[in-house]
Amino acid sequence: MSKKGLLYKYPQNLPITAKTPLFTLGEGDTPLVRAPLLEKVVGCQELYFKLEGCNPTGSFKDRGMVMAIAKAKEAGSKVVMCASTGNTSASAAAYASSQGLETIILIPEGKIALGKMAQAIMHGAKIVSIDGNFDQALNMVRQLTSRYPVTLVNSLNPYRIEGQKTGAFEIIEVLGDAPDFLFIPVGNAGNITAYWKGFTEYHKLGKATHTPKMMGFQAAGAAPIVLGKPVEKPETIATAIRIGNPASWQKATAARDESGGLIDMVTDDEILEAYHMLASMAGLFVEPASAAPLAGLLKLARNGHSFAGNRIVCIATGNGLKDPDNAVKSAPMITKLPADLSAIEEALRLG
Ligand code: AN7
Repeated sequence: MSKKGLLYKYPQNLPITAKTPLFTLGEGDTPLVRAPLLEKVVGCQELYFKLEGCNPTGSFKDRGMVMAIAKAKEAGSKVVMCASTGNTSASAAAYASSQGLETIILIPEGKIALGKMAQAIMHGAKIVSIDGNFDQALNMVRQLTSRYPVTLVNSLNPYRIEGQKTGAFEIIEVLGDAPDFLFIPVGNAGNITAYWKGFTEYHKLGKATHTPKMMGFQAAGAAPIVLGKPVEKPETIATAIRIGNPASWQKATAARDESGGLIDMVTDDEILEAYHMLASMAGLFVEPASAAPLAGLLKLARNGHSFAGNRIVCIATGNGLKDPDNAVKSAPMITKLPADLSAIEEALRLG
């Protein structure tokens, strides 16, 4: 196997015991790609995107899920359960199925991107679609997993955070130090919590000279942390972060405050602009939620914040193929012609 996987790579840094069953689907070790055209727009020295869409199920969730499923199996669990805006359920279903565990998912009706739905179906999850939002689904999952012998694998499960912190380790390993800024989307706030844990742990181990400022971005229609109160009916085109009452709220604000960063919001229009810029100026097709960090960076730059001389990393949390509907919906032009060479030559004005 060319990729060894996170449990094999970081046994010292993760809660792994002699009894923990080690396995991998090839998660982690994702590319950190530089975007020179976008560096010019932002006015920073170095701008990188960590392509978490290159994980086996196409999102960062696999880092936490490999750890959570290994620990669930170690504890003798047979069934795992999560609420999800799509990526957690895809990852849970894949990782659990590979270890012979059953997966139950609760999802908000009509608000899961098509690719994520296809994944949960293919990996054989038991799918319950509720007439409600993610926050309501998570609330029910918390109650059900406390009543029945079923393991909760949302990011309230501390093993999820442990696995996800490895993203910060990899950034430090590749750059040789921590970046100045880490831009990241915020939904349930598990990932910003995990990255901050990873950066501070590696800093304490002497692998980085400093920690980055943590810059979290919520969608304007689902921005409870920015507004300082839960949002009852969150709405955004970025369905992955359509969350009104994040489970790791306090940990996210702690990461923000301890790092000297911020948590702000970006509108759906700003998200869509960044979504298109990433695809057309960096060759990176991410899902809408994953464009929120660039949207936030552009917003700050336009508002006069100078990033001159800075090294910035954005976490591209999920693959663009997850949400083909949003991509196709925004198609500006597809020219339809008969299968006739001269008609095509004329239309393309190649000559
Ligand atoms: C692509 O799958 O909450 O702040 O249920 O799928 O750690 O929640 C997904 C979240 C960012 C936000 N980008 O991360 C779920 C879910 C993508 C995501 C986030 C999610 P958190």
